[in-house]
Amino acid sequence: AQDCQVANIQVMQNFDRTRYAGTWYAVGKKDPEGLFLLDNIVANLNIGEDGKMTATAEGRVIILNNWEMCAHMLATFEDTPDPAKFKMKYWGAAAYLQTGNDDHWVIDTDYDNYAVHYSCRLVDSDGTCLDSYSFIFSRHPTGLRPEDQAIVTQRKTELCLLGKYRRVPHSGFCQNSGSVDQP
Ligand code: AZE
Repeated sequence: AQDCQVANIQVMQNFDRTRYAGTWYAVGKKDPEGLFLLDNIVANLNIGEDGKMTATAEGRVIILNNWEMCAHMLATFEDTPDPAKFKMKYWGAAAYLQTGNDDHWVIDTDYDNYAVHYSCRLVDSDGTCLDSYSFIFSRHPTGLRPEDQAIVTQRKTELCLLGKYRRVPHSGFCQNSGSVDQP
């Protein structure tokens, strides 16, 4: 069923957060409205002793007066009744970066190669999404394996976002940065 209703979006069944943990490279993204991560986006997911999920992420951004930098972001995740649906509270390591509270839905993953993420920020009165973003994550910075591409295309279609994604290059822009934001 593909009626583009946010409430009907299928998420990962029997989601296992411990297998989802670790490093993911964004290889594709669909942008929301406004300021967003541009490229070189890497997420690191961690499961604490208490079972709670936290994350760090980095990516190239251009803020205010064309200042290009590597954004270092932190996030905590709140569980919901659906194990594949989280509320993600996030903030920048530097105060001038973005803060927010977004949905973080895991649509599909094989844990070892690919993951499809989705977040709807604004649901329209007709139940479709007015402002969403989505990441295609890979365990490999080089991209998706050919055998994973068909399934990811299927998931993009089910999210009603096929054709709206852009490739996310990894040029190493954020590679040499530690915990300090580098312009
Ligand atoms: C995500 C992976 C899990 C941790 C986080 C993620 C999202 C981060 C942003 C950051 C935006 C920053 C901006 C800075 C100027 C989903 C990649 C935190 C959306 C726009």
